[in-house]
Amino acid sequence: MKMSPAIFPPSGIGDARPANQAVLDWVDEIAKLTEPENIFWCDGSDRENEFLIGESLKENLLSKLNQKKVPRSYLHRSDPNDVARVEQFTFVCTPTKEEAGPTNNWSEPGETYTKLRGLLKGAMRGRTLFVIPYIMGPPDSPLTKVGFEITDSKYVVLNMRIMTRMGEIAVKRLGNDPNAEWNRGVHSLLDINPERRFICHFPQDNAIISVGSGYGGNVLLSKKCLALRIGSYLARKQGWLAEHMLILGVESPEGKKHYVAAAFPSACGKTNFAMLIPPDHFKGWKVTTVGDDIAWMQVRDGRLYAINPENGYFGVVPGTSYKSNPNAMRSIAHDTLYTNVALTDDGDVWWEGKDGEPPAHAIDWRGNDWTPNSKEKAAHPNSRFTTPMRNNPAIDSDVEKGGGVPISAIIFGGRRGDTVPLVHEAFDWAHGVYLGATMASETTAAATGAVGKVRHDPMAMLPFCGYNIGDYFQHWLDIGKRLTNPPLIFNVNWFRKGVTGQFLWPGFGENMRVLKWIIDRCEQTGGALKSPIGWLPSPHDLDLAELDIDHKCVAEILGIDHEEWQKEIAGHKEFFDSLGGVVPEELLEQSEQLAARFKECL
Ligand code: GTP
Ligand code: SPV
Ligand code: MN
Repeated sequence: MKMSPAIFPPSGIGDARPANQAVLDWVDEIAKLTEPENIFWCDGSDRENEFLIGESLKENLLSKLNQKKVPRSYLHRSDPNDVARVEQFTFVCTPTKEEAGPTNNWSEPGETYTKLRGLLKGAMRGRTLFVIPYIMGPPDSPLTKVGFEITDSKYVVLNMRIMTRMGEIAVKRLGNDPNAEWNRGVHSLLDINPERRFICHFPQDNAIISVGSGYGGNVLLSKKCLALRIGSYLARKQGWLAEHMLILGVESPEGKKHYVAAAFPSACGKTNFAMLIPPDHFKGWKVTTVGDDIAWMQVRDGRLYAINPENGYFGVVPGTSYKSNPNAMRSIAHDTLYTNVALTDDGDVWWEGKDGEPPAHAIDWRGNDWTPNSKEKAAHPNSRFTTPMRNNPAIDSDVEKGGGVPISAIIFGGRRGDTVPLVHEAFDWAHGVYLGATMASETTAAATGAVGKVRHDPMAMLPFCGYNIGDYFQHWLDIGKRLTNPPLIFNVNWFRKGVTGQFLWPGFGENMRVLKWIIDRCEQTGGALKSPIGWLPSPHDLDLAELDIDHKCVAEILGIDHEEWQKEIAGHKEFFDSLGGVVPEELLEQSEQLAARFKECL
């Protein structure tokens, strides 16, 4: 891996030092340890961005794309051994192992700091240390948090400028109080060696140290590290929720609007659902995006309100097309950073599933020649776009609203080839928490390791909950007790397959039909049948008009198979047992009740 040399910016940029002494002391300490050639205080300005892009092009960190086809957009190829999150090297370093709980890798904070300091010693010699001030959340929200990320990667700076509100705005919000709450993030590429790759969280210190990676959720410390792992820890302490959820608005032709938040695991359809375009049959219905990956939610007047803490989308590229997700295609048509897609001979980008014919020749994500006959994929399955949320033509008008948007429904969903029906509704909040706590999903390319393995992934937070999962379940139950007007809770599965292995449900825009039923349920106008697992729509409760789908498929996808569900219930119990006694009694009771409901209908 070629490391880029230190850069010395022209005067007037790269010198935006904040006045807060706590920040200055911390940067001083990290600089003494890492020994960079110079320190670059990022202000997030256009001039600074242009300068950094220019330097990145010179160093081949970025390739320039055809500016007529994709204006102001660039391609980055990461190291081939560094293409996804690394869950096995992600640690929650609470004082005791019990606080991190049974689902997290834990390491003792003192020892971990010592180990990381050893790795960081002299790590930035000959490099530039960038300090990135940023906020998570709209500028005037009480939920908004300040973070500072130190990094030796220009790619991180360029991405953070898209993904967060960066620069002066954060320095102002922090102010001069040395005791103000802010997150300390330290990132160094080191030598991009998987054996020296650690993503460590110190919730009690509101601190993150990430070394040895240059990719995505490992290094954009605002995202999974702060907004979810540290965020969830702070949320429990402070009485709110930090969740791996998209937030969308859905407006009827009569102008009645609801907001919905949905938790699906990585690469299981959040961005696509958040940008849904209703099919022609739903004339006059409009879906708008508040967020595509993370929701911070608080209780106010007995209701749940959500903000999107991010400012951009770091989305999965493969499979994105004008057919599957036109709003994403329009979003990434300009001002976008692409990571690990293929480059065509005319300087355009290409990936599996893009509209049109594959190019006769391209350079693949590794930098090798590629033709349609190649065995290798042109784009990495976890290739990504980084694009400002302002690029989204369907952005919601309340995305900047500090108080957030009121949530009418919460949806949990996983990627399941069998057992779990297209949609069902929980009987009440506690049952809904049980649906979230017991959800399972096939693993995807978003994290290194096996793909397609079904695992339990409670609330899509398995890799992101920064404390004991039992306490997290209890926190969800407690939040419910504060809600006098709680959202209804649903479970969806777009990925159920038939006997021949094909998806039974067309998905994407057609998911509007499921969303419409969910809204009908919120409005108390939708029909449903009581089943042991919850309320199920019958085929005529779903609006399936003008949908080309076999009646048999509909029956299959809405149905529950008693034998499959006996296995599923055993799986829930096994999962809860594996957590070693941390699961709240209320959820264990839910498990008993589920089994009992099945017995009743035999
Ligand atoms: P992260 O950014 O990793 O958190 O992923 P995400 O949850 O936002 O997933 P995304 O919307 O990017 O979708 C991931 C993959 O699932 C893409 O390849 C999509 O094409 C595919 N996908 C999304 N929605 C559907 C759907 O309704 N049906 C089917 N069959 N595939 C879908
Ligand atoms: C995810 O894996 O859920 C993502 C991508 O959103 S990353 O930022 O790499 O974590
Ligand atoms: Mn995600």
